[in-house]
Amino acid sequence: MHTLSRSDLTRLFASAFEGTPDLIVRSPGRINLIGEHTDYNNGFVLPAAISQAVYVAIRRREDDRIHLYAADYNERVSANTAALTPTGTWADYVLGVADQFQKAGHAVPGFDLVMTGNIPAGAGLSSSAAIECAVAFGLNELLGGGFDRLQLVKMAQAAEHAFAGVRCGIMDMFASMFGKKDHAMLLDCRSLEYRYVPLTMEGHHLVLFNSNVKHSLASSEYNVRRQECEEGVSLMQTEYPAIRDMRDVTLEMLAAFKGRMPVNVFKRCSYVVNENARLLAACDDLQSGDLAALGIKLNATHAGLSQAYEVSCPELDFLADAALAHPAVAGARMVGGGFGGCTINLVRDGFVDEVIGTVSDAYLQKMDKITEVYQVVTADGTSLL
Ligand code: GAF
Repeated sequence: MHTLSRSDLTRLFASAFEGTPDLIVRSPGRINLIGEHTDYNNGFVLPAAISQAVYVAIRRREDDRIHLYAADYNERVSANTAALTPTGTWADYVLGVADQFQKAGHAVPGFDLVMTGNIPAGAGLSSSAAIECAVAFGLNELLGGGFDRLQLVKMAQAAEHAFAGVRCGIMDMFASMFGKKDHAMLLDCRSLEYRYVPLTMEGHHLVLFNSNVKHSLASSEYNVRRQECEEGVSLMQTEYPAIRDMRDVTLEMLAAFKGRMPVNVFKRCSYVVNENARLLAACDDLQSGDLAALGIKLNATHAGLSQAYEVSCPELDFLADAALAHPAVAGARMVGGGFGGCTINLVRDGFVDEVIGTVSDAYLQKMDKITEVYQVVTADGTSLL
């Protein structure tokens, strides 16, 4: 995986705008070991920042124009700081963040910005959150905004809600901003307390297979899932007023509501209740080095996401099954929001190449599609380059 340097970005900026940028920011993508669709339910997640990252080079302007250049698409978008509105393009991840600075009371000046990176788009590895975090971090430096990382995370999340229209949780931005090499982070999405968990993989590697599909349902169904979970919690609160979020629901409480809530709402709730418990147990597996037990939990997560939460797709199911057919794969599941993107696989050392070959061949032969493969290398969070 090609890592970009300061001089790469400086050169790119000069060719797009002439002159030099004031600053360059790198912000990573993320994987999530376990704890999917739990963040907006105020539960737990276990993500890690990865070496694939977004890079932005920014220069302040003296007027109120914003000029953006996405090098990877060779596309330019211009806007005016006085009229920031969603465009329905990649530019929203930048403009949405500028809008949040304005909402926080900062007069955002015009700026020129070049963006590039190596996080595959639509792969479930949070390329959009990485852009938002890079821009938030960069503007904060440029304007002397004085926001801390957590405030920047919240601004990035709010930008996604307001400009991209996805009511996402906080995991992706948090992982990008707070990542730590060789560690995952156990984040409590309610209190926002977190601790780093060493990712000692005890003779295993994490491998990602990109399905290379992104079904159009992704954003709309994501918001529907969130709404279904909210409906489930509201219903259960009528009988159990102490419930604040899904994590306060026990399996017994949920069972009492079977047949008393819409079938889909019940299925979504049962997945989330189980997933929170699975994640907490998975942390023990990681700590004790029991990766076989961790793998079993990853498989259960995939089954839940596919059957109860219904956010998988034939391509992801196929990739997970194809990997698990190999005895050296301890666990496999889809990662991220779903409806496409990657699977994450726990593969025993010494078998990585063989598993990659087997799964890639099967995907081509049975699904007539090519998978891209990434071996996970963890990384530190957002920083100046
Ligand atoms: C997407 C969202 F952006 C996250 O907040 C999270 O909900 C994830 O899907 C599913 O776990 O990446």
